[in-house]
Amino acid sequence: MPLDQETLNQLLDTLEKFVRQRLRPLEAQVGEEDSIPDEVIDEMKALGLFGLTIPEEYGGLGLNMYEEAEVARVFGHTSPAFRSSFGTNVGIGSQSLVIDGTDEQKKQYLPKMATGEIIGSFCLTEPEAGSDAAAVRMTAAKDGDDYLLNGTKRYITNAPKAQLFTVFARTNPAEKGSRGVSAFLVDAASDGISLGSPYRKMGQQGTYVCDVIFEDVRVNRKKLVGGQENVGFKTAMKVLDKGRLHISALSCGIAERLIEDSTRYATERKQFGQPISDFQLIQAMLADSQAESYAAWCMVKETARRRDAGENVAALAASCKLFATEMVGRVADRAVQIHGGAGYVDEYGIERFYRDVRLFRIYEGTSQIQQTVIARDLISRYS
Ligand code: COS
Repeated sequence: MPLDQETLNQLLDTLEKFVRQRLRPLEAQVGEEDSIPDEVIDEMKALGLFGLTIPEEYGGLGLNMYEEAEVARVFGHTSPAFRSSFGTNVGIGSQSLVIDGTDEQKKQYLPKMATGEIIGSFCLTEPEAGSDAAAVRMTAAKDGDDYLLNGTKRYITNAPKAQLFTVFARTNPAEKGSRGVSAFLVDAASDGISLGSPYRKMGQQGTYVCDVIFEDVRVNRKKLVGGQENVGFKTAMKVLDKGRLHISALSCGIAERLIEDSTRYATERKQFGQPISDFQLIQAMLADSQAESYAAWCMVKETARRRDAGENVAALAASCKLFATEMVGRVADRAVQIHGGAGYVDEYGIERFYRDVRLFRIYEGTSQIQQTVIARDLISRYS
C-alpha cells in the first residue's frame, strides 16, 4: 500500500530536518575519521531507515519505489556515506529476500534487518566476474542436505559490518553462464568465512568495502533463496534494477545539494568588484546543472512510478542510472569550477563530494553496462 501524500510529506520533512541539522554538521568529521559515530547509526535505526523497503508485515516501512526514490533524494543532500550505512539493508542486501525469498526465509531475517540488528550485504562481484556478472566462479557443491561454498567475493559493500551475506555461487558447474548460478543466505559468522582488509578508497569515507573469502562454508539447502537452484542470476538482476533507480535518485539529491552550495557561494564570492553570480559564464554553469538535475529527477520519478505499476523497467532503470550518475559527475565538476581554489581545497567539502560521486558511475553496473542494457533492449524491440 503506498503512503498517502500527507504521510509521505511528513516522513520526508522529518528526514530532511535530520539530514540538515544532524548529519550535515558531521560531514567533515566523517570524511576525516572514516567512520560514522555509533550514536548516529542508532538514531538512523530509530527513524526506521534500515527498514524503509522491507514490507510492513516484517516490521519495515514498506515504501514503494517512488517513495524510496524520494527518501534517497533527501539523503543525497548530505555525504553519501550516511545513506550507505543503511543502504544495503534497503537495497541489494535485503531485496533478494524480499523479491524471491520463501516466507520462512523472510520471517527469519527481514524483521531483524528492518531494525538494523542484522546488516545485509550482497556478494556478487568476484575477481574475474565484475561487469560480466554471469561469470561467477564461486562454487556451491552439494553435500547431503548442505552446500559447500568456495571462492572469493570482491569489493563487497558493508561486508565488515554485515551479519548476513546474499551470496551468488555456481550450483551447476557444467553451465558456465548465468543459468548455473544460485543465491544463498549465509550467516557472516559461519566457519570458513574470512574478510580481507577494508579497501582504501578515492572517496565515500565512512563506508566500508572489503573482499569476503569462503573456504568450505557449509550452508543448509534451506538457505537457498526461494528454495530454487540456478535462478540466482535473475534474482541478482531484479535486485540491481531496483538498486540502479535508488542510486539515480541519490545522484539527483547530491546534484541539488551541489547546486545549492554553488549558487550560495557564487552570490557571496566577489571578483572584479561584483558577486561572481552576476557573470553569465557562471550563470551558464549553474543553469546547465539545474536543467540536467531536473531532467534526471523527472526520469527517476517516471520510471519509479512505472515500476510500482508492475512494468518491466530494466532498460528504463539503466537509462536513469546512466544519465543521473553521469549528470552528477558533471554537476560536481562544475561545483569545483565555480568554487575555484575553494573547491579544490577541503574548505567547503566540494572536493569530497567530487570524489564521492565518482563511484556512482561504477558500482551497481558501470555506465557502459547501462548503455549495453539500453542498446540490447532497443535491438530486441526493433530487429
Ligand atoms: N530482470 C530479470 N531477468 C533478467 C534481467 C532483469 N533485469 N536481466 C537479465 N535477465 C535474465 C535474462 O532474461 C536471461 O534469462 P534466460 O537465461 O532465461 O534467457 C538471463 O537473465 C541472462 O541474461 P543476459 O543473457 O542478458 O546476461 P548477460 O550475461 O549477457 O549479462 C549484463 C547481462 C551485462 C546486463 C549483466 O551481467 C550485468 O548487469 N552486469 C553488471 C553487473 C553489475 O551491475 N555489477 C555490480 C555489482 S553489484 S554492486
